[in-house]
Amino acid sequence: MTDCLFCAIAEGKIPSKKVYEDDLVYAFRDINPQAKTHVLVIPKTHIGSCAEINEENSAIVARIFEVIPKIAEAEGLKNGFRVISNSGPDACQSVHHLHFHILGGEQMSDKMA
Ligand code: DGP
Repeated sequence: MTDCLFCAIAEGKIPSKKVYEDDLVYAFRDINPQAKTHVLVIPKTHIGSCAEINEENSAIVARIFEVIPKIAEAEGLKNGFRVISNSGPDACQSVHHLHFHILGGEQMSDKMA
């Protein structure tokens, strides 16, 4: 998709701090970390948000969830981590390319909203 920030990051057109990459998935450090460890995991192909996951693109989402524990282990998140995906305006989604935040490395609040 043109004019999509995370498509440009996945394509290497905009620099990022890469954490993981395979044929379907790219992961990088959030520019504005909300926890000691804050990694974003995205599909390389454009999916707008969780609201756009369907039977045609869900295999890549499954791949993302296979990758997340590998990243958590590599990042040393032995004591746990949180995975969040904001979808749509009520959830304050700011980048309209599906992404999963991995947050950890410290004790987090028990409040999710
Ligand atoms: P959300 O609010 O859930 O849509 O999260 C978008 C996240 O993307 C937010 O935590 C900040 C991050 N972000 C925005 N622009 C950039 C960027 O150019 N580079 C990196 N690494 N992260 C970005």
